[in-house]
Amino acid sequence: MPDRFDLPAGFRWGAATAAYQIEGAVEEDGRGPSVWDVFAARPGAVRDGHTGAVACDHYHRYLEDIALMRGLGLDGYRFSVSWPRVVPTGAGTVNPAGLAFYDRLVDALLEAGITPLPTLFHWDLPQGLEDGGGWLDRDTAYRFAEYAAVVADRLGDRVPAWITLNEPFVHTVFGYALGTHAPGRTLMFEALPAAHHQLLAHSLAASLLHERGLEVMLSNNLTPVWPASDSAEDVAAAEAYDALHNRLFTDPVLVGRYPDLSALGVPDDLYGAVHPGDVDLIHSPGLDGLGLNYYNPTRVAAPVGPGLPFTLVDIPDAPRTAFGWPVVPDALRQLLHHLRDVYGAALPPITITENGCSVAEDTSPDQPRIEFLATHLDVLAEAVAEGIDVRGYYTWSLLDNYEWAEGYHQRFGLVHVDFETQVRTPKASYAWYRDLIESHQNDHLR
Ligand code: IFM
Repeated sequence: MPDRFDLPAGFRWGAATAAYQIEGAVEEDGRGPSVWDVFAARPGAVRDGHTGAVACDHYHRYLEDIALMRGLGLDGYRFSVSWPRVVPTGAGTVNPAGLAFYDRLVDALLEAGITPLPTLFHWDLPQGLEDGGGWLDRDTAYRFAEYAAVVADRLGDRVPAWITLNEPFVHTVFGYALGTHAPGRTLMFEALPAAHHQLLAHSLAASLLHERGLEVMLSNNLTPVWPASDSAEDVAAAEAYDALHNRLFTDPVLVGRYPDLSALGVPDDLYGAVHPGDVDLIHSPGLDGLGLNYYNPTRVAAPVGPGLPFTLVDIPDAPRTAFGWPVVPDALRQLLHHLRDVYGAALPPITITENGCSVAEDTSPDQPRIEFLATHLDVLAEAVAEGIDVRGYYTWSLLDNYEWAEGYHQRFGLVHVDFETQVRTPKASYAWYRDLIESHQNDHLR
């Protein structure tokens, strides 16, 4: 496996996590309940009934985890702030102990020479807001902006760049359309107001962050969409899916319009959610960077019957991760070129804010993860050589953690976590990533 990639000086190496997936301590120091606490407690919602109540106990062990990051030589660490830890009911009263945790985390990161990159929302909505409609309620966008300002006022003197939302596509579709994630609603396309309100929340928060001189990114899980054949029906189905998965979340932010969703039978105003002026509002703050979470491409065919206007089909011959996801590194290069072709000058610099894979626990010495990372970094370096502006790479994930509806069954970490004892053990991929970062830094010292 290559252990050097021709990436520019200043390219940032990082690792990513999210609050509910690692922190635990869900009832400590005044944290309020989140939709994930409630969803995970529902019988049958999560594999084996796992919850994030303890997770990696990072809330108590963050210093040990920062020592692991320092051992890797990371430039940056992407984590998320738990909204219900900071504003327990989602609106109004701020919890000083919650803010103090992130204050300590940021100081300890800086002390270790690591730049903090916080995400303000990674799916753990305060249950208090969900009780009033959650992201289906326009008001949630305004509450998010208030919460963003509270966190930025506390940490903005030390944290230069921020991510507003993580993967609004996944949160909307799994959480509100299909019900496989919290809050477990099954509204199908009528979930789309939740997408619009998240984008509105992003823009309101982005303006407040910009007013404070801070940089703003939005991270989404984008996928190259491949029609299963050249037939007009498969191509049309692929276009409909691309509009839903990708363009719904990037077009309004980057070019100030929603894609045409008529092939999905969705009205232009997303079931009344889009008010006059909203799309300009979403576009106007601009983005200082696009956060790209890349895992795999999606192959799409014409529908087989009534219902959805597309069918998701298998990618034949692709190797699979332990999660069953196809491994297609070159699709990352295609996606980067596609974004540049579609958005041109409107495309801001890109940061890969997630990329990684789940590997079965008994796989030693973690070779599939090393191969996954190396092959993706290889095509990333090619794309950069071809002129795409990519500024950094944050692997998912630093630690094995709570993988949502899969509980603790999927292990994405560079560091193994024994969830009984909380013992952390760096894997072979940890050593590989550490050496890679070191050789990149040495190459650019010369
Ligand atoms: O664990 C998730 C993360 O929370 C969001 N992006 C994808 C990861 C792997 O499924």
